[in-house]
Amino acid sequence: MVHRQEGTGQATCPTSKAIVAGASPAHDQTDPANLADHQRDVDGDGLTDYVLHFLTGLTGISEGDTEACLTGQTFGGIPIEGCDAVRIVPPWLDSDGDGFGDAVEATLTTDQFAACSLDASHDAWPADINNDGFSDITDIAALASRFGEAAPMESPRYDLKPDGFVDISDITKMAAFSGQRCGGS
Ligand SMILES: [Ca+2]
Ligand SMILES: [Ca+2]
Ligand SMILES: [Ca+2]
Ligand SMILES: [Ca+2]
Repeated sequence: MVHRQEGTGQATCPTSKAIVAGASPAHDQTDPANLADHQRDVDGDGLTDYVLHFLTGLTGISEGDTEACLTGQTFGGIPIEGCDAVRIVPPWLDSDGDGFGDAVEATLTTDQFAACSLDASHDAWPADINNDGFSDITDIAALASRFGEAAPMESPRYDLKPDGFVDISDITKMAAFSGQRCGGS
């Protein structure tokens, strides 16, 4: 969900607290370091957006729900509230069969409908960080270079097993595909 104020070019609704359907954000927004990490232009309209992450399992949103609401409060104490349509993706659905569910790929910002990259800039297969069509030691090394970091905002795909951190569970997940070519061969 995105809150924005026209004309400023800056994220405008940094909140001291926010709740979606009963869940608090996954990252502490009162930490200025985190705050800076959650401002980017999500929809490419030239205006910086304020991004919040919520762990789906804690939101209470369930299959069949079509709307979710966010309530919160800015650091200035102004209450905010908004509702928007949501589309619930079943956790088992993996449209391109690349071993990563659609919902996970949405989080990682990889292409949910492509197992193989069209070119080096096409993030298609989460296990193939450099988009060369193979999952190998190069990709594991790239992932390992971000070990211990909070999930990088500029590259959400490093948090392969999304939990907010790049750690051994992400490397283990990638290692399961090591030596494979995209598309499952
Ligand atoms: Ca997939
Ligand atoms: Ca994919
Ligand atoms: Ca690769
Ligand atoms: Ca992780």
